[in-house]
Amino acid sequence: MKTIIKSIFLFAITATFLVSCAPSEKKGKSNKGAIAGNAAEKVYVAPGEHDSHYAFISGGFSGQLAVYGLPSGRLFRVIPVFSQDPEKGYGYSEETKPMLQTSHGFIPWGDSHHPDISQTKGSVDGRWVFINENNTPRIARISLKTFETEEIIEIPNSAGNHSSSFVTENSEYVVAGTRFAVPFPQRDMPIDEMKGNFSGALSFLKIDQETGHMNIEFQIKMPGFNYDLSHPGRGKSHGWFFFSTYNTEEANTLMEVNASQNDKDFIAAINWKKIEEYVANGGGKKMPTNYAHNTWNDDEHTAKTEWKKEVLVVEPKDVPGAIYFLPTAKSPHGCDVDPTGEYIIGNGKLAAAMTVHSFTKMLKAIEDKAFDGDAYGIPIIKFDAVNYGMLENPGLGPLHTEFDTRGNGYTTFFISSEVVKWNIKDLKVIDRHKVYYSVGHLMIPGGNSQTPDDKYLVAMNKITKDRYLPTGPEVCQSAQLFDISGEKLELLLDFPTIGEPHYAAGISAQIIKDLQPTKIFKLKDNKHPYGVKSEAETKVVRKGNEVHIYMTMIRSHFSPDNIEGVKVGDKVFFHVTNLEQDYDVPHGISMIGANTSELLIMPGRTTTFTWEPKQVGVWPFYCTDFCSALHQEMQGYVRVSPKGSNVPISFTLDGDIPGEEEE
Ligand code: RUQ
Ligand code: CUA
Repeated sequence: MKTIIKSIFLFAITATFLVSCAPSEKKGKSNKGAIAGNAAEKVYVAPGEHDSHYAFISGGFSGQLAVYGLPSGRLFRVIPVFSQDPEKGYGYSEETKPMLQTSHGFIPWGDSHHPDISQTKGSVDGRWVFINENNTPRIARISLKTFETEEIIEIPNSAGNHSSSFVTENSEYVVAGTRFAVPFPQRDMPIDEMKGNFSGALSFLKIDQETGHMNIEFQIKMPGFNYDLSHPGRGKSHGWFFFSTYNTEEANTLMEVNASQNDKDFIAAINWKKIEEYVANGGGKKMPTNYAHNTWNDDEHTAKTEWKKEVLVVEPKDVPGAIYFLPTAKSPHGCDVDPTGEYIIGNGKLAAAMTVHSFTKMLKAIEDKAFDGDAYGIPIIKFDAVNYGMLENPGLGPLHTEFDTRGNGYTTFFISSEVVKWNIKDLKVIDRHKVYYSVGHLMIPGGNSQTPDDKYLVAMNKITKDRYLPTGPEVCQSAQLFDISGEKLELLLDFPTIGEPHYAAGISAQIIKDLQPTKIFKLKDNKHPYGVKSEAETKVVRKGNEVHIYMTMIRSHFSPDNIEGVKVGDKVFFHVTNLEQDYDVPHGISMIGANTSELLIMPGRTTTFTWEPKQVGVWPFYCTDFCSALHQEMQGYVRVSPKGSNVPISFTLDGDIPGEEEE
C-alpha cells in the first residue's frame, strides 16, 4: 500500500524535478540545497561531546519512538512503545506483554504519529513524552527519566486516533481525537447510513501531576466528521483546544473525491475548561464500554492491565457555549496555535491560501453571535468574523506549521516540497527552502509551546528518492536539519529515520540530563515477586508441569548454570535477575528453541521469559550481550528428559547447589 502511494507521489514529484532540480545536477543550485561552507562545523559534535538537543521522532509504522541528538542527527535509542521489540525484549517478556493488551486482545504492532512533551507554564518540561497510536487507538506515556514506556491507555469509541496526543500548557490534559467517524458506540449497521449516524469522539485524558497516570476524564460526542489534527490554546487561549476537521461531507466511499466537495471545512474550537466545569458539576452520561489501561510498575519491573468498563460522554448540545466551528479552507490537515495563543492556523491542504484565525476575534464573534447557522446544533462562526487573514499562495499542499519566538511561522508544503517561513502578523512570506522530498511535519524544539527554542528546525520527509545510497525498492525516509537563527533558512544536515517520521518533539538536552536517575540500581529496591537478591537464593521449583527457575546473572556466569529434571511438555519460566548494580551493565539471556526474543536485563532488574522444550536433549542457554572478556563463557545447560521420565529437578553451579555452600 505504502509503495503504491509512494509511486504515485514519486511520479508527480519526478515531473517537478525535471524542471527545477534534476537529481543529477551537480553544480550551483543543485539539490544539495546550497549548503553553506560552515554547515559541517555547525552539526559537528566532536567525539565524546554531547548534542545540545534531544529530538524524539515518531517511528510511524514501526510503532516506536526514536531518540536522536541535534545537531548531529545521531540515533541514540529506539524506545519500544506500540510494537514488540526483540532487541529490548519489549512485548516478549512476561513483564512487558500486558503493555500491548487491548480490547481486541494482544496487539503486537502500532502506528505511532505525534509525540508531545509534557509542559509546565507553557514550556516543555522533560517529564514525559506522550505519543498516539493511530490504528488501534491508544496513547502512550514514556518517562524521560528512564526512556521507557510506562503507560498505554486505549481510547474507546475512536478509530484512527490521529488528532492526538497533544498536551495543554500545564499538562492538565493530553487529548485524543478520532480521525475516522464511526458508530458511537460501535454497532452493526449499513455503511451507507453513515451520514448523521456516525460520531467523532474527542477524548480528554487528565494527567496526574505526580505519577503521570492518564485517565479519560470525558469524551465529547461530536458530529461524524474526520478529526485530523489538534493543538491546545496557550496563553490567552489556554482553556481552549482546536481540532481540524475534514470530510464534513460525511462521505463513506471514494473519499478523495467525495470528501473534497465542500469549499470549507471546520476547525472545531472546544472550551475544555467549560466542559470540565460541567463535568465537575455532575454533567455528562456514563456509558458502558471496555478498554485496556496498561501501567508499568517500575519497582516490580512489571506491567499490568486494568479493564475499564465505563466512559463519561458529553453531548455538545448539553453544554451551550462550549463548542464552535470556525470555517477553514478546504480539507485542513495541520491545526496549529502560535506561541502567543492568538493565531490559529489551518493548513488547508487542497486550498491555494492558508487560513489564519484570530482568537480575539473568535471571542468577539461569540459575544456578538456572529454565526452562519450551525452544524448538528454547533454554531458556525461567520468566516469574516473569526478570520485574521489568509496567507495567499504560500506553496502547494500546506500540512503543518511551527513557530519561532520572533513572530514567524514555518509551514511545510507536501506537494511543492518546501518549508516556508512567513510572518504571521504581516501575512508575508519571508523565505522558502526546498526539502528533499515531500515533507510532512516539521519540528522546532518547543515549537508547539509558549517558548520555542528556535535555533533548529527539523523537516521530516516522506520520500528521499536519490538522497542516500540505494537500498533496493524501499529507500529510507529522512529528516533534514535547518538553522533558523538567521533571516534565511540554512540547510545543515540530512539524516535517515526509523519508519515514517511523522511528528517529533524536541527539547534542550540539559533539561533531560538533569532528570536522569542515579547511576546505581540497588538490588534491595528490586520488588519483583520472582526477584532474588543473591546467588544463594537461586533455585528451581516444579509446580505440576510448570518449572520456575529463579536465576541470577553476573559477570560472567548464571546461577544455577546446570539444570536437570525438565521434561518435554513442561512450561519453563526463566525469572532472571541481573545482580549487577552499576548502570550500563546489562546481561542478556536466550534459550535455544524458545518461542520469544532474547531478554536484555538491566542492572538490579528481574525479567521473565518462557520456554516450552519440544525435544529431548541437553540444551544450552547463553548471554546475548557482550558483557566482559569472558562473555563467551557466560552460558549454561538444561537437560530435557522425555515426558513421564523420573529424573528429579536439580540445579547446580560448579557442582554445588547454590546457597548450600558459603559464597
Ligand atoms: S500526519 S504529515 Cu501528523 Cu500523521 Cu501530517
Ligand atoms: Cu553477560 Cu555477556
